[in-house]
Amino acid sequence: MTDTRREFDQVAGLYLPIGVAVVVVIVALVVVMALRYRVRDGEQEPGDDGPGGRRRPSRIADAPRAEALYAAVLVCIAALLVWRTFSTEAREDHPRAAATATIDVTAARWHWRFDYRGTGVTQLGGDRTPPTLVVPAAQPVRFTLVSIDVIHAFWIPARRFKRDANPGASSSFELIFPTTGFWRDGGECSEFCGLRHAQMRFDVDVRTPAAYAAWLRQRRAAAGAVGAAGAAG
Ligand SMILES: [Cu+2]
Repeated sequence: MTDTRREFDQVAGLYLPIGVAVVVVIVALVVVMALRYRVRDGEQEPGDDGPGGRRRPSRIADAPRAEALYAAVLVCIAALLVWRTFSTEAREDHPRAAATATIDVTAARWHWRFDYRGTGVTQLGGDRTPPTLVVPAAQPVRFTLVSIDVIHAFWIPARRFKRDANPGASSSFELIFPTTGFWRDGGECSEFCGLRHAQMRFDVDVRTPAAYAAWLRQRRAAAGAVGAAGAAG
């Protein structure tokens, strides 16, 4: 089970204090150095042996050791962040649980299409209305994502999940929606893709598994009726 919101909040919870600490340390060091080593009235620049000049002791010999220490600390921090980020992402890309539904997502200028694999059910928006992504709550849902024209990005902010949709290359991932609810414009494209990029949104409707199954049955029946009518006509 991959609760992306919790997992990515944890990753962000690691980045934020480290970022704040780095800023605080750097600002404090700049202030201390500026005050402590400033040139006072009547003094000459360090290293100036001119008339009356007094050479200050140089600590330049200590510099390589200090620099090696900074570098080691920064490498450790960077390695920790890279490892945590990639290991969290890998959990969405290589799901272990068996998904209850697979939804093939197609991005196009400027709309989304959701095909519920193996059911014949498709969710498409209207001219001015976004489509609705209907999913069961608390069950793993498998997605495949592709674009048919330019690069788009599938983004559900509440799930802390974003993934590029590339033309000609499909990617897959798994998401969990823990609680039921309806989110108007709960999903959007987050990669600028042209004139109507801002309108490339979708609603997210998370239902109980029973309500989801009932909805799917009803949509299948409707799709079957349309298919039969098409065949007859
Ligand atoms: Cu787009």
